[in-house]
Amino acid sequence: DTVAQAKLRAAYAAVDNHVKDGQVVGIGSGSTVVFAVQRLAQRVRDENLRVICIPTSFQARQLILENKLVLGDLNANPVLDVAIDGADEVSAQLDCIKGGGGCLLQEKIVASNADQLIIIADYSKIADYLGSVWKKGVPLEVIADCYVPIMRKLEKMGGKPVLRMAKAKAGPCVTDNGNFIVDCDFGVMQEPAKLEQQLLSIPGLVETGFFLQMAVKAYFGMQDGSVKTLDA
Ligand code: DER
Repeated sequence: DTVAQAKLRAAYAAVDNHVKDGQVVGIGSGSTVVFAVQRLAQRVRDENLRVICIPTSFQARQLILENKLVLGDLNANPVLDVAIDGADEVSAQLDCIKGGGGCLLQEKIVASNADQLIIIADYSKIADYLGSVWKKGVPLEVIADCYVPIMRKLEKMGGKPVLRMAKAKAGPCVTDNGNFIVDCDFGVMQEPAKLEQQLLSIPGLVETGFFLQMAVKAYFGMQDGSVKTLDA
């Protein structure tokens, strides 16, 4: 299978196994989730499902509307039954690095209010430890007005921070929440929980792309066309 086919298989398996009538469903961000939303829309039509979809980004909101799904929000629907989202890397302990698409803050808020977080990914995201496959650094959402002092602190912690620059716009990438993203390489991380606590203690560092012990299950589309799962 190609990577896209692998993403599709993981997305379809997760939607088919975890979405039921009457649920409030968190919709993640990135390219794998596009397949999940397509499958969800197909099931809503075929099975006449009533689901309310909560977005994790501007992109997710567009996907929900384009697929004619019912759009909700966290203040009207504060308890979600399930959230389905991609990941940049998934360790054998089902810890994740997310934020490659720059949407980690709302993704983490939605995931933390869902009874179950289900991760969908292709085989290229499977890792033994965080940092062993994903080499672009841990995405960190930071307040724009203090990204320089924050980057200095990250260097003192042994990280290699890089301000994420936009591709189709001059200057830094600006998140849906008006913040910057700093990608910080800490190498292979055997104890990400300790590192995350240190990071979250830095004022102005809004959120990290660590999703540690948050997912209950991950679905991986494999090269041979199979779907591998990893349970918490
Ligand atoms: O930015 C994110 O957290 C996305 O979920 C990302 O990690 C997964 O993106 P992909 O599905 O395009 O690989």
